[in-house]
Parts: sequence; C-alpha cells; structure tokens
Amino acid sequence: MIIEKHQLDEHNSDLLGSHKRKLDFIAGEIANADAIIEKLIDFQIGIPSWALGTGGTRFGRFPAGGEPRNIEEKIEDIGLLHKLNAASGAISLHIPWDTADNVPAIKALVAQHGLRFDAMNSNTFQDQAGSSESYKFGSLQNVDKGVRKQAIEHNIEVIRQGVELGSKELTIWLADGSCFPGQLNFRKAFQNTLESLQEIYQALPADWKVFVEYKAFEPNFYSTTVGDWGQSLLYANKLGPKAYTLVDLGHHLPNANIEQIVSLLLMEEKLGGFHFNDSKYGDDDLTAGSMKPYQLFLIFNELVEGMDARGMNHASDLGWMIDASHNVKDPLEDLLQSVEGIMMAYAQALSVDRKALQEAQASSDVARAQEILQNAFRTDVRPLVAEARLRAGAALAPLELFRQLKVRENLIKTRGLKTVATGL
Ligand SMILES: [Mn+2]
Repeated sequence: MIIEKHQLDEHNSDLLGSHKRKLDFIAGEIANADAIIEKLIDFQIGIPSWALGTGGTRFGRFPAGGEPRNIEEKIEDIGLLHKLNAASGAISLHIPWDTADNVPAIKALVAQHGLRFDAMNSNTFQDQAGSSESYKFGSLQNVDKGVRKQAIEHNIEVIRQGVELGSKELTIWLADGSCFPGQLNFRKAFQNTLESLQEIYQALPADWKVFVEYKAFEPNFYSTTVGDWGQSLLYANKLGPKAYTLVDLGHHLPNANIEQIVSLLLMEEKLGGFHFNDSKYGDDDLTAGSMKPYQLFLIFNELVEGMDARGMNHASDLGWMIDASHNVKDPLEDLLQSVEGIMMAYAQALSVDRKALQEAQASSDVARAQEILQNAFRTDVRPLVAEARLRAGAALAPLELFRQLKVRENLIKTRGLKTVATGL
C-alpha cells in the first residue's frame, strides 16, 4: 500500500488550525522551540525487522492479519511508518530471519522508501534448520569448540551481509548463560565468549562498530554471560575501540537506575546504542514510554547532556532502535506509538534549562534541580513533535491517519488474513 501525498495534505490541512494554536502557545513557553524542532526532524529511529509481525509469547500468538511475508514487505511496512511520521528512517535486520537474497533489489527498495540499514542482529539464540550444531547450551560461550565455531561463523556471515547492504554495525545479543548452579564455570564461559567475540571483532571492517548487548535474565534464569552493563563494558574494553555497550531498556533487574548507567557509559566513550521498549515486570517489550515515561525522559536527559558535553551528533553518533513488539495491538500502530513516545522524551530533554540546572547542581539546590527537570517533563511538547513531522512532509496525527486510510484492512486485502511474519 502506498500513502499518497494528497492524502497527507488533506489530513494535515484538516488539523492545521488546531495544531498552529497549540504550537504558538508552546513556542511562547520554550526558549529554543525552533532549534528543538530542527533536531527532531534529524532524529531517526531504527525499526527491527522482527517487530512488523504481532509479537508472540510462549503461550500463543494472535496475528493481526496482513503481516509482511518477506523482507520486501517488511521494508514496505517500515516505509509506511516513515511516510506517516518521518522518524522511522532505518531498518534493523535480524539474521537469519531476514536474509536478503537479492541485495541490489533490496537496496533499491530501501532507498525508494527513504530508509537505510541500521545495525545488523545475529541470532544465535535458536537453532536453524540444517545447522549441524545446537545452541541449547549457549553459542559463543559453549564448552564445545564446534558450536562456538558455528556461532562465530554466523556472526561473520552477518557482517558480510551487512557490508553488502550498507550497514555499519553489528549487534550481538547472547542468550548464553546457565539455568542451574554448577552448570557453568563462570570464568571459562567468560573466556570462551571473549575469545569468540575477538574472532568476530577481527572480521569487522575498519568503519564498523560492534554493540555488545546485555541482559540480566531470560532465557537463562541462573546466570547470563553478558548479564549487565559492567560485564558488557568488560568485553567492550577488552575487544577494542570498535566495540561498545548497547543498552536495551528491558534488560535490567527491577529498579535499576538506567539513566546513571547511560551517563557513565557515555563518559567512558563506550555507549554504542539503544534498544527502546518499556516494561513493568521484566523484558516485557511494551510500547516505549507507555509505562515509565518519566524514566524515559530522565534517560534522554542524560543522553542529551552527555552527548553535548562530548560534542556528539545526536542523530548519527549512537544507534537508536526499537526492540519491542506486542501481542494485543496492531504492530504498526504499536510502532507509531513507540516512535512518538521516544520523540516526546527527546523533545522534553532538549527543552531542559541546562544552565539553570547546572547552577542548581553547583549550589546543591535540590528542590530547584528537581523543579527544572519536572517542569520540562510536564510541558506538553506534542506540538513540537507534530510540527517536526509537518515540516518533514509527514502526518500531524500518524495513528489517526493510519486508521482513516484503513492501512491494516488494505494490507489484509493484499497479503491475506493468515500471514505470519518471521520472528518470535
Ligand atoms: Mn534488545
């Protein structure tokens, strides 16, 4: 399905009067509204190829219908999102789920939708048909050299595919760990993992980065071999300058102070990128900003402060990706909501009065510092995010237009009701 320019224009002209009133108000309240809008236009979120289908749980899966049947249709879906919000300009592939057979055609399709390839993900958490070794007891950590070799070669193959597509990053998330005390020698598991990562690191092109993602638990419930940011940072430091830590918001133990982790990783020049999602209990993969929007704002507050302190480009110097998909919502509507939640947190962080905050911190004026942050969080920045979309040629209200145009119904008509996307 293609969304035509006149459909966007009609939608926007219907909403323009009300939008302008709200924008004028906020522009009078915030000193740097125009600079914030420009930054929002540049900021793009990577959409994972696995999230275009309805997310599953281990109890069942309830497809929405019209799910993309192949990588081409996944790219088309992300193209639809990007057309609606002008902020979903990248795709993050999971290999082997979404290997591109016809690379030139895929690159042309991605370019046609104004997208680019974000980090490549190497899946070694499940066995693939035809593979000789099993990842039941881990991949890069495995006690069996043959299993490790297969996992290393898979990662190198993912880099090769990424080079062909024009990606510049590899994200490695390992399900490796143990479920019972005694199952694993922690030190040997770490050493095996490090040696495996070193072999993969050797295969990285000069202008590539590798992101080492951590996760506290699941699918292993006693130990995880890259279990927290300290362990990830250990690997990244031992690997070298092209290795970074990747923070997935759902991968911490409850109540972790993620904003502090982010701040220190940035200080150490070892923060590589982000996987956005939200959660109440564990790695729930809920829509970004749906559960703890204040936490998301505080994380962005540290990101903006830390990146500005180092003169980094917000849009391009870190990897920004969603890693979430849900069972009870239309996956495209869910992704529109996630991108909106992320953009709002970013806009709020950009609106923080930095100078006043520094002064409050320097004089240990605790109440004043809190007021400054909460004032930014409690300011309705939605008109700024909408204006960024308008200036970029997208929709003032993407979700509303998605429904008006009956996008899901159209996808079901062309693809069928019973299609199931690759992924979880
Ligand atoms: Mn992740």
